[in-house]
Amino acid sequence: MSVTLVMLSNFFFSFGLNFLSQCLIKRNKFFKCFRALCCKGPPPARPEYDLVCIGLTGSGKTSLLSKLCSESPDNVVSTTGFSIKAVPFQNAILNIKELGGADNIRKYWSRYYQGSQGVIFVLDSASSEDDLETARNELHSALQHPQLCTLPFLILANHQDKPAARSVQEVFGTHKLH
Ligand SMILES: Nc1nc2c(ncn2[C@@H]2O[C@H](COP(=O)(O)OP(=O)(O)OP(=O)(O)O)[C@@H](O)[C@H]2O)c(=O)[nH]1
Ligand SMILES: [Mg+2]
Repeated sequence: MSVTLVMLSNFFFSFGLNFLSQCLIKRNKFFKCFRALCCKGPPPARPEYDLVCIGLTGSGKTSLLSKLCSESPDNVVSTTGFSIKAVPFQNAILNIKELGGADNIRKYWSRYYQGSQGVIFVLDSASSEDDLETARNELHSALQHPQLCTLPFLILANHQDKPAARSVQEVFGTHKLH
């Protein structure tokens, strides 16, 4: 199976997340058609999918999830461990598990991958070249992890409002993602 990979700047992120949820609901289409034709009664509950959200500390994972849940992204604190938010869309609910990105937490990320149906990777496109290289390495590890390598990936090049922000092309340059 091939990985569905989408790289985005903030502006296109909500389109990308919609695309990701569309990928995930494809498998339910037949079932929904069958229900629409054959079943009476209330419409089925929206399907739910479990996503994991990773990225270095400060990349903006909690801020992103707060915004998606229409909560204030002000006063966010660094995530120690993990936190889960249910993000509602018209056709699906995405249960997004954020894993804290601090150095001492990253080594435990893989323990929390099980059961994930999609991946959001957030990176700070205005960070130092060293941090960006660390983020690229973490992304490569995630793309190759047995529990993630067949899943749809959405990569957000965050912090685009900063003057030092790199474009998506500059973030990845000639780096290969497979
Ligand atoms: N300028 C700017 N600041 C941002 C952006 N996204 C997040 N921040 C800020 O970056 C800081 C860290 O954001 P968080 O959302 O806590 O980052 P995180 O990835 O959840 O970090 P950990 O939980 O430690 O892994 C906060 O002060 C945010 O306000 C962005 O796109 N632009
Ligand atoms: Mg966080």
